[in-house]
Amino acid sequence: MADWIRCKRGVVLGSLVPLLALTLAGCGITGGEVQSANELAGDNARSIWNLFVPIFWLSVVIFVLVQGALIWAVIKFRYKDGDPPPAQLHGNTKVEVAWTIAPAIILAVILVPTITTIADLASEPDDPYTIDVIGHQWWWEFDYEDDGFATGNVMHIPVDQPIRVRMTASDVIHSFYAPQLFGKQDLIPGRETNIYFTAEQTGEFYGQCYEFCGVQHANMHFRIMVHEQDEFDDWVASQQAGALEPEPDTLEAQGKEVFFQPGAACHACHAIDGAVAEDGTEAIGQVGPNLTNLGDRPIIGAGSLENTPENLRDWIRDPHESKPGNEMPAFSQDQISDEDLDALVAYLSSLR
Ligand code: HEC
Ligand SMILES: [Cu+2]
Repeated sequence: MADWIRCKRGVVLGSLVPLLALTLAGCGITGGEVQSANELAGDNARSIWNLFVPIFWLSVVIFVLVQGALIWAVIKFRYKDGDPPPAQLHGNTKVEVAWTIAPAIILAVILVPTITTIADLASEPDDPYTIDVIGHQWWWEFDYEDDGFATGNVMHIPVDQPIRVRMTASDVIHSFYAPQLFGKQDLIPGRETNIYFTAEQTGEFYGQCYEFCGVQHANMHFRIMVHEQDEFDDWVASQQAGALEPEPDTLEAQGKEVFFQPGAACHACHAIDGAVAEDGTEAIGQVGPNLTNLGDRPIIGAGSLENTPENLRDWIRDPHESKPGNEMPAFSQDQISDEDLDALVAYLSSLR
């Protein structure tokens, strides 16, 4: 074998191995099995899977037949020393009609279940529970309008109850996708789009933005917590009751004052339902996520960090350390002292 061929093969194999490793590592980084479209937990995802599997196997059969015929032809009719040039032919009506009609039939066969599934997924189920989802650079707003409260990045829903996710975006196009529960759908500024799905089991499900939306697109995760109906009702009641008010003269109570103080002014951008400062200022900011139940959320910064007191501290000091370019400003020692920060973190962690 010529040296250059051997060398080229080495280069190809040498670059394939790291590429494969990178691809597999990518599966792990984004959540691996927890964001797998074949670990089904919702009817919407199941419909898509039931469409995908037969089309996949049909494609495998066609691939094997076509490639088999190709390889057979290449070997059988390969050039041998002394062969005369092959007969040059062009245009065989029968063959051309056959290989036009065969794929057309295959596509028509695939089209029927595809259109049925699309229509099925787009039709509104009876009596859905509606949650408004607004995509922001780079976090998710979840408005439970019928029940009168809002939250961010972590959505709670009841099991076995049809859900309508009614979506729009405030800035650029985003895409909402939790592979175990439903297929992806764009969120478009100035337009309404919908996803209908029913979660089939309780648990915690991962999702993220699937439409490139700026530098922190990859840190635009969300979680969906699926509860039994009575557990969900309790959660709704606790959200409607507003934020937990800290006991007077505690670290949490001090933290609540810090939240409103001029150096921090967190309330300018964040809402905490029911939280009122001593001077009567309310926390009704709309720029960032609603923090009413922050202590209950497993993640902060739309999944940039786990929600722990240390991470909350780091986040408030400099949100750009873990999520460069996001819209929340950093807070220096001059604005919030270390002591005040501890109190603020204690307050935020206590919110449920
Ligand atoms: C200028 C507006 C603005 C101010 C002021 C601001 N934030 Fe934020 N905050 C944001 C935005 C926007 C996000 C979402 C960032 C992202 O994830 O991309 C955010 C995210 C957060 C989060 C994470 C929430 C979650 O669910 O992921 C916390 C916690 C938070 N801010 C706390 C604070 C505190 C405490 C203060 C006051 C010291 C504060 N913020 C001041 C805009 C602001
Ligand atoms: Cu996005």
